[in-house]
Amino acid sequence: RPVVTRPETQAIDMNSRPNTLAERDIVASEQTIGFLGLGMMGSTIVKDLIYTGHKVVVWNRTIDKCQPFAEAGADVKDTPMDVVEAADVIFCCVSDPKGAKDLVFGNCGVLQLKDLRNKAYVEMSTIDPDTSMDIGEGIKQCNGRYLEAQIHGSRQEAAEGMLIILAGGDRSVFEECHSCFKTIAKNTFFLGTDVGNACKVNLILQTILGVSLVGLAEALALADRFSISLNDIIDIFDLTSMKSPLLLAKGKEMAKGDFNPQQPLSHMQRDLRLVLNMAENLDQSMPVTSITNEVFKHTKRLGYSEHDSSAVFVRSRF
Ligand code: NA7
Repeated sequence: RPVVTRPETQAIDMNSRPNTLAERDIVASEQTIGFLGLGMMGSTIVKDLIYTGHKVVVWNRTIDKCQPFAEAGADVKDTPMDVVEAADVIFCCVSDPKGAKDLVFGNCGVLQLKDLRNKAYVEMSTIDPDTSMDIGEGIKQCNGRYLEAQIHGSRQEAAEGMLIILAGGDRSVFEECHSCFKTIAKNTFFLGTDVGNACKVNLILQTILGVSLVGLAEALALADRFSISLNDIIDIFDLTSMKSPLLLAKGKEMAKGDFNPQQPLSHMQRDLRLVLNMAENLDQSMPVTSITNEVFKHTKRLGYSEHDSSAVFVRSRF
């Protein structure tokens, strides 16, 4: 089994700005924005919200990650509950459904506040529809308003302010988030008031991505076995009607063995797992997605959880 080194965690550059911001003409909302979760996505988003003039209150489980934001003017709180108390609209952006639920239902979580009148909660963590409905129900029972706003895109697209927001739930919250969404996304879709729809759309898009990556990895691995230059394959692929910016970029990463995490492999596998659970409940057959999930799971076991999803190529070469 190869020794796998973890990818370096890149420190957030508080001074970098997406070029897109200048032309978007953003007038910051006067509401106080709460933000739970300062991972790679959350940090990038909060940095830009501060830059576009939003008043921000933050919390992160690992407190050290809050320091640069405190220096940039954000108010740092000790618990999610404290953030909710201080903010009007609260965004959450953590790793998975379990983390998202912990922050709402757990000790010192959002619902500990009991009365969420005049508060809006926006879930950005990638979650399944059932988790979103549970969270939405919990928030509503405390008189709060809920919006799921799934973010589609890589860390690079977040850094460029080029995410796509897929939202569903309370329309008034969606409208109140206008200046925040305009800061971080190139497109924003409201997919209806039914909570869960936006999660479904996001996971369906992730299915296309996961299956495509495994197909690309296997094809390149076969080329490698024939000692055909991967760069040649990619150059030719670029001339075909099959090309897409993403597959070209991922193919180049596979050829170089550069798996700098734009979309971590563990997140990709989480998404496939959520897709298969959804399909299971519907008796929907997804054989290719099932195998794709197994391929990502195995690559995780080989030590590539924190690398980019394109590291699935390593497994295909065995
Ligand atoms: P990262 O960079 O892996 O960051 C994950 C964040 O989630 C980070 O702030 C974690 O806190 C936090 N986290 C994870 N589990 C928990 C629990 N149980 N409780 C509290 N906080 C938690 O991921 P990204 O920023 O790239 O992605 C975040 C989401 O955006 C993800 O759903 C993507 O699909 C979209 P930590 O710093 O480790 O203490």
